[in-house]
Amino acid sequence: MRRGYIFQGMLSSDQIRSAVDAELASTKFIDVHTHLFMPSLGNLGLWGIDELVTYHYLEAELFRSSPVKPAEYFTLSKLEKADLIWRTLFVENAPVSEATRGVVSVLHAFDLPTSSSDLKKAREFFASRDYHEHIADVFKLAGISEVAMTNDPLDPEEAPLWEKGAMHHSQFHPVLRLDRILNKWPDHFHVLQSKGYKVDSELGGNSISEVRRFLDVWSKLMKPVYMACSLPDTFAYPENSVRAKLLTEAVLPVCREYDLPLSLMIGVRYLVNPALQLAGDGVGKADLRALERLCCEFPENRFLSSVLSRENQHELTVYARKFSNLMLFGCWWFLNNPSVVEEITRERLEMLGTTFIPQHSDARILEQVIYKWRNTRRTLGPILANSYDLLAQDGRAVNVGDIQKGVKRLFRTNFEHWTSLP
Ligand code: HDL
Ligand code: ZN
Repeated sequence: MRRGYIFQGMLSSDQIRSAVDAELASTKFIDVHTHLFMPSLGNLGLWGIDELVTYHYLEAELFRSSPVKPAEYFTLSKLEKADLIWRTLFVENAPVSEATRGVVSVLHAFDLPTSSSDLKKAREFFASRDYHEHIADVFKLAGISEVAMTNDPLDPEEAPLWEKGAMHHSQFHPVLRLDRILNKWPDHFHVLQSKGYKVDSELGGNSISEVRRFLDVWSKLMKPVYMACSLPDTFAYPENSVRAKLLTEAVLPVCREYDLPLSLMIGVRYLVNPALQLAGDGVGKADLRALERLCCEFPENRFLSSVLSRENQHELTVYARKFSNLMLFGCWWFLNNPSVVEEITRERLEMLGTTFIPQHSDARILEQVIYKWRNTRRTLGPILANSYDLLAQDGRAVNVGDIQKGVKRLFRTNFEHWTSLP
C-alpha cells in the first residue's frame, strides 16, 4: 500500500499520529502465534462462516444467553451450532463483545450483510471461494505477510500428514508444539514407544536421549521457527518433576542445537469447566520466578513468553528488562481486549521501548486475522503515537524514519531476528 503522506523533517503532534496510523496500515505484520495451518495440512485448516461463528470464544458466550446446555449443544451438527449461535448472539442480542463483533467485522470486510436473520448469504459466499485465492485475500485484508502455526507431532491427525511429506508454504511457519510431551507425558510416552523410541514413564534408561532423538527427527521434518508449550498457572522451576527434566535435559538442548527459541505460554487453568470442552479453560496468576530461573540458568537459550494473567504482566515486563534472552509477545487470549491491550502495551513501551512483540492473533479460523489485526491497529495507533509525541514534547524531534523503524521492529524484525527467519 502506498504511504498516503509525505512529511519532511520534524513532525507535529497531529503529523505523528497520522504517520503512526499510516505506517501501521502499510506495514505487513508477522503473526507470531496462530492455530492456522498451511494448505497442505488439508482439513486441519479451518475457515468460513460456520467455523467463525462456532469459535470456542463464542460457544462460551452462547451459554450465557441461551437455555441450551453444553451437553445438548455438543450433539448438534456444525450448521445447527452456527445457526443457534448466530440467532442467540447476533440476532436476539447486539454483538457488542470482542469475539462477536469480530465476526461482524469479517462479514463487513467481504461486503456481506452483517445483520441478516440467518447465515444463508454468508454460506453461499464462502462456498464460492477458491481456498488459495481466499488465503491471499484474507492475508491482504489483515495486513499480514505470514503466520506462525501450532504443529503437534503427537496429534494423531496432524503427525501422519507431516510424515507423508506435507508441503511447506512460505507464509506459514511451522512451530513444534510440546504440550503433550511436557504436560501429559504419562498419557503420551507410549506413542513414542510405538514409534520405536525407548522411553518410559519415569524417564529411566535412555529416555532423555530418545526424547532428544524424537525432537531431532521432528525438527528436521517440520523445520520449525520455534518450539512452544502452554503451561499451567502452577508451572514451577526448578522442580523435581518429569516436566522439568524433559524441559532442561531434552527440549532446551535441542533448541540450542537448532538455534530455536522456546515459547513458554504460562497461566492456563485447564478445563475449569470441562462441560465447555475447548471453551472450558480459565486463567490463573503464575509464579514467574520459574521463567526468571530458566532465563537465568540457560543464557544460551532464547525464550519467547506470553502469560495469561493480567496480574502477571507488570512483573513479566520487568523480567524482560532483566533478561535479554527473553522476548515478550502478545496480549494472549483473555487479554486480547482493548481495555487490557492498552494497559499492557503502554507499560511495555515505557519499560522496553520497541524491544517486544506487541501482539499475535491466536487465530484458529483463517478469517479471524482480519478482525484481530484491525483491532490491534485501532488500539495501538494512539498508544504508539503517544510515545513518539512525548519524545517530541521532551525535546527530541521525531521524523517519519523513526516511526517506520519502530513499527517495523515491533511487528517484524524483533521476530525475524529472534527466530533467525530468512
Ligand atoms: O494454548 C494455546 O495456544 C491457546 O491459545 C489455546 O489454543 C486457547 O484455546 C486459545 O485458542 N486462545 O486464544
Ligand atoms: Zn494459541
